[in-house]
Amino acid sequence: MHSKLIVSAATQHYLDLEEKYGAHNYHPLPVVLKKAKGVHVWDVDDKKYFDFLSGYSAVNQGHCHPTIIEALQSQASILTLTSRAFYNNLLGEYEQYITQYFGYDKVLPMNTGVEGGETAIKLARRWGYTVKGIEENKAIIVFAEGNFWGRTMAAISSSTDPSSYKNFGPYMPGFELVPYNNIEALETVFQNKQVAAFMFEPIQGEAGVVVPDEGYIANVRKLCTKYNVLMIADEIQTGLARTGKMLACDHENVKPDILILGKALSGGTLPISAVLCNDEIMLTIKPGEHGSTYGGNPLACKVAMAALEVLKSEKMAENAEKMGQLFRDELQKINSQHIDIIRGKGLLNAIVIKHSNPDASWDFCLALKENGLLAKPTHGDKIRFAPPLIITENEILEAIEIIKKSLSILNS
Ligand code: PXG
Repeated sequence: MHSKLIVSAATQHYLDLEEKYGAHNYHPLPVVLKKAKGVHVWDVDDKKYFDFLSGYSAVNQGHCHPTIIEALQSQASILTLTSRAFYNNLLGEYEQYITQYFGYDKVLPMNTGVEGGETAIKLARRWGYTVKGIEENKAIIVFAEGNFWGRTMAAISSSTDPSSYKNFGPYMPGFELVPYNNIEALETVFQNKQVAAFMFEPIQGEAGVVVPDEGYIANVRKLCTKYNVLMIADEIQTGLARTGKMLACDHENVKPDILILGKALSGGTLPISAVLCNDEIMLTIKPGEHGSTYGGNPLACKVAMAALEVLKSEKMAENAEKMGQLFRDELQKINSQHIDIIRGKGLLNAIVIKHSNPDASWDFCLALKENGLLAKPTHGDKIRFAPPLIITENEILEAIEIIKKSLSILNS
């Protein structure tokens, strides 16, 4: 059992409500948040924290970014949803904006990240049958071990994490796995002409910020081109300036055939995802063959344009690159026997904790919380540090002091 923390009566009230009335599908840190601004969040007792999770990279632009909130509020009182049964006056403008922003012919708007992944797979299968000439119902999509792209039946069917897939079968057929960061294994599966696509994260987020060797992404691109296999980059967590470039694939100057975006596409305000690709792939799906009630709604279109705009106008990729470097350098200097590994790119970072107590990471995160910084362990010993990209040098140094101070809990 994780160690318990004494919490305030107000906090306990909200914990009890969720315990009693909500599904038990999460195990949050015992902190109840009520407001946020920029890199900070406040709990129900008015205690202020640095947010080093950023809604799993959904709030790259900082909480309640004024430009994004302005777009949300102004559009909310004009027109929010038309459904795709009718045109609306913002969808076309948004489609033009985002395709020009990323350099693709077309976009297919969805809502959650996992729907973006599902959409990419449907496009790849359809392209496999109608363009590549794969025999019907035989298409294979290849994934990397350790992948995470959500919780739908298809997403868990590609998962290698038992807590995602166990006792939820039967699973989606036509999926195969290769080890991540292993180009030889990829070339071996690509010998099969029924392979339509390889879908992967340029840095594996949920697996614990696993950064592949330099050259991996470029080699994936080369192999996909050589074997006529679609390269699908899931940039839902790595994209939108998080890793110090607009896309993580930009680090190796690579353009995927299908790009999936989500999370920060709304700056943490609405579920907005997008799948981008060129006509050869996108136009294989015809009217009535895919869609969603909320996908491409005018409110989302307005918000997504604002969210993308501020990433560029406020040079958030550049800041992520600089602040990420500073953060990792300062972490190195701490030189703790309990920090086994420090890894990451830009402001997507993680440490791996080394300790005889299996609850050490959880206890460390509780100590961080007490000292004013929120972070969450993943897969037991890994802790992700991913603050909003607007963080300043002084704030990074303040956070480092909190991390340093909190590490002392691991010595007791
Ligand atoms: N791809 C990647 C790389 C992700 O990290 C998704 C797809 C799915 O996005 P949606 O919007 O459908 O959750 C993710 C999600 C959670 C959880 O509680 C999800 C993520 C990270 C941490 C927790 O399900 N990432």
